[in-house]
Amino acid sequence: MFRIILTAVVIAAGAAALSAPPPFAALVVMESQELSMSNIELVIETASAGGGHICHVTPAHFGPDRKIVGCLMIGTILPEQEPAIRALPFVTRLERGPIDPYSVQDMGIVAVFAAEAWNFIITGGGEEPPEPGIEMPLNDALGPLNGGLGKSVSNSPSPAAMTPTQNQTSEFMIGRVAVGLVMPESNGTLENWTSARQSKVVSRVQSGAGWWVQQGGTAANLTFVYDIRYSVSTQYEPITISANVPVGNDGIWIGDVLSNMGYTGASHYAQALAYDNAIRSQYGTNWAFALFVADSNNDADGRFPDGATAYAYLHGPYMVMTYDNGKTTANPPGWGIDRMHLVFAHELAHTFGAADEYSGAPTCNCTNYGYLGVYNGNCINCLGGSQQATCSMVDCSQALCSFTKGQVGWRDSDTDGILDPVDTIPSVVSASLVYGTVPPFYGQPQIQGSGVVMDNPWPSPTRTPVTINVVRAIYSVDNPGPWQMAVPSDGAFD
Ligand SMILES: [Ca+2]
Ligand SMILES: [Ca+2]
Ligand SMILES: [Ca+2]
Ligand SMILES: [Zn+2]
Repeated sequence: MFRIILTAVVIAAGAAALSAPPPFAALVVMESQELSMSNIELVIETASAGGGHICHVTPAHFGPDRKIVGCLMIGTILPEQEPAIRALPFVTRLERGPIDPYSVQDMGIVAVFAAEAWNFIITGGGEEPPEPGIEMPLNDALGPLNGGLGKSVSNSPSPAAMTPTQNQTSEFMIGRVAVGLVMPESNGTLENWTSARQSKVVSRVQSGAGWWVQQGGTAANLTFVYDIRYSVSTQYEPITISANVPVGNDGIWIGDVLSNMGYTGASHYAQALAYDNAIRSQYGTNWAFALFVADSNNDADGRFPDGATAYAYLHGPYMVMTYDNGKTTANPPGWGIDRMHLVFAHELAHTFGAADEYSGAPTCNCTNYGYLGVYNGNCINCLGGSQQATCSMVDCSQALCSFTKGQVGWRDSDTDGILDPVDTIPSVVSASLVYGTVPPFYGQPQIQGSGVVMDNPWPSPTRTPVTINVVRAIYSVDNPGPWQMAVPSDGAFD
């Protein structure tokens, strides 16, 4: 008979990196036929360990099996960390200023897009404020999908939901996010993409996502990984097909596009989920969603026939935008490609569960939204005499009200710097709660006990509970010494 006492601590997914000031912005280029996600992971971790942070990861692929042959990464890297990054396998360049985009073209056009996004961001692109008076996208928050996709509302934790299930693709905006950026090319000639315009889309999307990375800071610790599918062929001309009248009508072309990408399912929702899960698995992210951008360059108003320009399903599995986001020259005027980052940032909030706050929006309701079930208190109908705060959910401003932050999971109830959805405590059989007495875990909640260690999700009042934390370190009380990496009995922390 013997006794094992373990102390386990959760390393919160949102508590790893320090943010660095913009002067330390850097582009890291990796290139090799042997490149794998673990090589890319090493760059992300090395940057974080030195107080920097990788915001955007754009792998470049080659061939029908989409083998990774290169990667461009945008983030902040502190000068003292530069030698360590440069010394990592397959890192070929670390740049601090604009580069010749065609210097990376041997990795393919996606690498060129990523280089142009870097040039765009480093030269201050994406700073345009919303023009006053542009109408918000009509009825742009759909869902959440229930029932058929297993995305049913549930209050009871189930062991199967301890880590994200196939149906949980964007529950809260913390950690790593895979973005499936799909730009379908019609067989017809009404609309034809050019590389230059596709590149603009990539720049604007990375700019909009980068704004969220900045807003979330160390606590949300966001990194976006882009699976860029340019010119996927479809027999339809997406911009000519009514988007949401009736709801799901976009499945005509989205289903066709996903089939042509090899993702099958009973509905286009199931196909989108299959794609989301494939890229989440391939890139090792916590979450994933698809963004379909319909070319609208030759369209009169840059809108689908039902007037839609941009919309997203609450908590996924996808969002849709037109290239123009409504033509700026149409009546009423739209946002245009030059303000796509503002609209994308707004839609991204919906993807992670946040509701609208402008008059007439179906989700501008005085009820609770998001994983944490946060009241929609900045909706124009729910102010209760207060003044409406500036917020992306009001008019695509680059600002966030506290309600929207809470709805995407950014609430820190005990103000310890760890956001609620990742402020979780693992449990073991016969466990008791203690507080750390050895560095580096002084005062941190820990569990002592014996048996199986597993994390307990932060309870959600509206969604199936889920955690993205993993137990990484244990400390033996019977045999005090340095913290040891925990060894999972079943082979993996999941
Ligand atoms: Ca075409
Ligand atoms: Ca139109
Ligand atoms: Ca906390
Ligand atoms: Zn909206």
